[in-house]
Amino acid sequence: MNIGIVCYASVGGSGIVATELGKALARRGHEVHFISTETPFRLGEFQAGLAFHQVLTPTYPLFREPQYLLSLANRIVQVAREFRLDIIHAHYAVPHATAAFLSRQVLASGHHPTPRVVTTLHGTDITLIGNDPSYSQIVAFSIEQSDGVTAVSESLRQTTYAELGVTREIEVIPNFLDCSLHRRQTIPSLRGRFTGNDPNVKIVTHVSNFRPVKRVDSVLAVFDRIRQALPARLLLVGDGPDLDKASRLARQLGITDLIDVVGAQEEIVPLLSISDLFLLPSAQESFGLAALEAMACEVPVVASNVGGLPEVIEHGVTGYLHPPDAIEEMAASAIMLLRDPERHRAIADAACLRVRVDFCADRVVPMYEECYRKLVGS
Ligand code: GMT
Repeated sequence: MNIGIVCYASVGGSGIVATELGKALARRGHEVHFISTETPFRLGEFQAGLAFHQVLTPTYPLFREPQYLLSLANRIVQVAREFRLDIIHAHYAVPHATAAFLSRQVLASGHHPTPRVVTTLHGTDITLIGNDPSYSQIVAFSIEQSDGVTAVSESLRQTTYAELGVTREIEVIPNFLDCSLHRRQTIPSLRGRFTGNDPNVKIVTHVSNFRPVKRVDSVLAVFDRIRQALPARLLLVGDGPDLDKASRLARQLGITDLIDVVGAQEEIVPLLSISDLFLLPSAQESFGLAALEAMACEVPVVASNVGGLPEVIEHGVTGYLHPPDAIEEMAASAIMLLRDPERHRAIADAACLRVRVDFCADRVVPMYEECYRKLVGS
């Protein structure tokens, strides 16, 4: 099949999932065309069957507003016509589902069978942005008008029905990993760089795009309690508007020396492989791809029991979940795990097994193929 994947190129779960899906589909013999403003983060080396088409949004002195929706829809039409796309797969509803809808309307007047539009809902496109009164009517309409709609968790599916009043069928297809790459590596030299080669020092890690929803204040508050209980360092991976806030809070707590800020990284596996614990105290999380990556690398996760996280982490079995503001409970679970090697090993093993059984590309990518097949055949 010829598949156009529309996604954000910036660091963020939806772009990562879209990119990994495209790579996996190309490996399975499909022709995949990424349509985005920049080469997607994590696209990596050239791979046969993959192409990238840039969306350019020209400026004009009359416009104070960038016309992204128009330029994106126009680019989708061009790519669909030139490469005879069967499927246009929009990742993140705002405004990609709308651009896909618009382009399908234009393409419907052509000779080639009109491509089918699939929209994958990722989270904030419903919970933070899509349900905003400034967008909600058009987002709901675009979701209703897609030929197929998927959500990354049951929680997000239900939120979409409840908050946008959408009534159509939405299929849950969970996020996934390339499990051949997401596995713990042994890298003592890297670990030593952060611990000063002290075997007693534990590495606590947080990976995100540092937006307010990720609650960096809670990350710092939990870590502050951990480091008072045992020798530990905090590794902050990623970049975003709240990274400065994290540094400011660290200064206020007097723990700047215990924190390593490494910025956005494409190669996440080595950093997770040297980690002892992963913190994800988000206010909302429709799935929690970062938690899944940690689990695959045998790193126990302490997270919020919000959104889709309980579909990924079973409390007390594959990680620990607490209410988003329960700093003391999160710190207690973290300290217990870091002090109890047997419990730590059991949770790490169970978490890794859960990923390998339910969230590897080999299991999940065929669900997307089946979704496409049903639509193209119809
Ligand atoms: O918050 C992020 O990490 C980025 C965000 C996005 O919009 O790209 O992620 C959302 O989609 C991810 C991939 O499906 C999910 O794993 C995240 O849980 C979700 N983020 C939120 O719901 C806050």
